[in-house]
Amino acid sequence: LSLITAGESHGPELLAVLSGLPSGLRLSREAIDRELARRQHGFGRGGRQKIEKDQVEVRAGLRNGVTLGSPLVLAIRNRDFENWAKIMDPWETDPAQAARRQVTAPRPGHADLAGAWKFNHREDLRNVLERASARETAARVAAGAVCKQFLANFGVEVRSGVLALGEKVLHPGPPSFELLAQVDDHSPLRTPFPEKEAELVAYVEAVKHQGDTLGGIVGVVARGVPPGLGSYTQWDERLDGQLAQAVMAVQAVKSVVIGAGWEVALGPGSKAHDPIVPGTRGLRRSSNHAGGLEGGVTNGEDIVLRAAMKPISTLREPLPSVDLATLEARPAAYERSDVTAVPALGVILENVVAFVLARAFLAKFGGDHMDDVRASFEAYQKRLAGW
Ligand code: EPS
Repeated sequence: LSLITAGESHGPELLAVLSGLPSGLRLSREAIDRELARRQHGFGRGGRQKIEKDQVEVRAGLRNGVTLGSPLVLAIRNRDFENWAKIMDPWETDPAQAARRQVTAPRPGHADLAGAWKFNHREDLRNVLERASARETAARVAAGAVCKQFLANFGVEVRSGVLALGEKVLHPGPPSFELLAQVDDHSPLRTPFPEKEAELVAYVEAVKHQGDTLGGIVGVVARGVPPGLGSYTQWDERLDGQLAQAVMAVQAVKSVVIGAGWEVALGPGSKAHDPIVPGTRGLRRSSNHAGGLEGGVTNGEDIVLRAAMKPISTLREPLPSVDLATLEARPAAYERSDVTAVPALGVILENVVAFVLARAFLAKFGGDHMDDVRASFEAYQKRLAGW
């Protein structure tokens, strides 16, 4: 299974190409749109979210709601493109309008400067930020929503929630599935502690008032993942590494932890590892510090991840920067911005984790049609049943 996304933040649309899905997978459009709406939700988002109402369109790979086995191409239109048509037109932009939206003072923390150096976009950093923008995560969520539906056929479920927002830490350690199951998607900040959200909303308001932004920590747990996904036999097949890559590759994520990775590093081995105990449905663990992964292979316990997101880098009270046209000091560019997008990060991570799990699942049980995948999965379940 592979995933490629394309599209600029203020271009006509975002695209996701998901290649390698089996045929015979029935998809629900509503379930994809639900994930897209969940990603847009969250207190602290800026003006852009009032313009967009993300909905999936399918360009290829689906007939009558069922996958064909050919590449699945998903599109999400940018409603804001209407306001940017003359600035973002693929063939001919309007020079006066483009000049008004030209960005020349890179924002510290954004891809602006590094991207301009790399692709020689000195004259207009818009050529960098349009693609670096976290708007792109809508495409990854649409593809992940397909992967979630695939995984649901095999009893796999992924949940998320906000564990810390700025300096307000709600839950310091790794989260359990049960904790994240408390998250109300309609709550303003998607924490597992709805009673604390009013205080957090006031905190976001105060930070907004100061022209500042907030990061935070999100937890993600996948339940029902069979043991044996990933492999210890080759470094790039280790699933912990693949999950960390996918999570770290989400805009603004600066740290990924699997299980109690940070906490166990500070104590002895006897407190770090998860005792193996006999159970009624096979061998289980009395704890899950490993976060469901040993040797880069799933061990049947919940997959537990946390990710830290840096505060949004577009600041209303901008940091010092340099105008690339004059090389003179100038505050960094500002137009509009989110104050925080930590609640959205949880939804994004559920979906990127779903992609990595679906890819590992298909690597192990892959077949051309869903019936082949099911047969292979059931044979494996039978093999494990005797342990
Ligand atoms: C983003 C900047 C903002 C965010 C955007 C990510 O967009 P704009 O520049 O249009 O105000 O709203 O996120 C989304 C549009 C989205 O759908 O998540 C950035 O610079 O990363």
